[in-house]
Amino acid sequence: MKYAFIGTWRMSFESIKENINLLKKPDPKGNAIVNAISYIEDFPYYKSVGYGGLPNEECDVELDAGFMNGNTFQVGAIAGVKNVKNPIKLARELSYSKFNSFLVGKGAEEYAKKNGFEIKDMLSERAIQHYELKIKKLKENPQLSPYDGHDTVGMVSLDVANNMFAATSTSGLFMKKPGRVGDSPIAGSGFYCVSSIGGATATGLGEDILKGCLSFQVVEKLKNGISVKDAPQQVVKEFNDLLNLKLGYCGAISIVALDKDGNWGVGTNCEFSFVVGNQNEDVEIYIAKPNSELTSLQIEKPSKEWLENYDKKRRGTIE
Ligand code: SD4
Repeated sequence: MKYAFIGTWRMSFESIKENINLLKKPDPKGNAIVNAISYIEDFPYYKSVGYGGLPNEECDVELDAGFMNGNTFQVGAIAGVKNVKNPIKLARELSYSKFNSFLVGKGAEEYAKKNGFEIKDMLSERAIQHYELKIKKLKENPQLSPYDGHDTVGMVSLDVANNMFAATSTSGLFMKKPGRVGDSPIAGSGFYCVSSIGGATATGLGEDILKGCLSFQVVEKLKNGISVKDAPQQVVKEFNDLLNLKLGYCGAISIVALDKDGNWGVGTNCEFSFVVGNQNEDVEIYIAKPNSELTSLQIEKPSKEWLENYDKKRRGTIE
């Protein structure tokens, strides 16, 4: 019996733990991944996903999400959507459409309203406080980058009947331009999945992840026989080196991946936390730290202090 669930960032822990049991039975619709991501969308303290996600320059929360069924190649996605409570549910619904499977802005909002998706004001009080503080800091120091870390959720699931799914949900970059979209809702870049091979999903600077179609690249490497332990880090290193050569810089990029047998791997060019569990391993939080050449990764469980700091940073006073 093989099953596995992997997700980006420490924030995936509770939701994966709660939903991994769904993968012990056939899950042909991807309920486990949609439930797990919805849980994070509903949780107000994560700053880059769903309710509580940080707003764009004009203090509007614009949400992106993508969903892929690795059996059928069906993909659904939305981008730049305001006021839809669970973007991932909408993305999955759109994956069933032969046409119009990727909707943006008003069109997606209209679709959501007409089709009974829950509508909610997604701008939280806390997100407004973050916004106001950032505006103040930018006035004091215009050189500051508005980009402020990242926290997008991306997951890949495998159930006992070998159904695989990949999905993402994000509010994108804090202080982005209205209408800006990153990699997260773009199949091949933010997520990709083929049940007979494996799946991957990315987080980090969307503008750079998009340049290399990185989730697709990981699945291609798996197809070519490279192990899931190696494929994501190879993709990150190769693309990081290429962008540095061609462009002179490369933003933060992290990828999580599963193969069709429930083995997992990650790749990253910065310190990155993730969550994984499978038929052999309990659901755990890990931190991956690359060496400076990005040729290897140290993967360890976080200390108690790290966990407490993470929580404090998410829930503590905004400063
Ligand atoms: C984006 N990739 O919109 C997303 C941001 C992200 O954690 O991953 N944040 O570019």
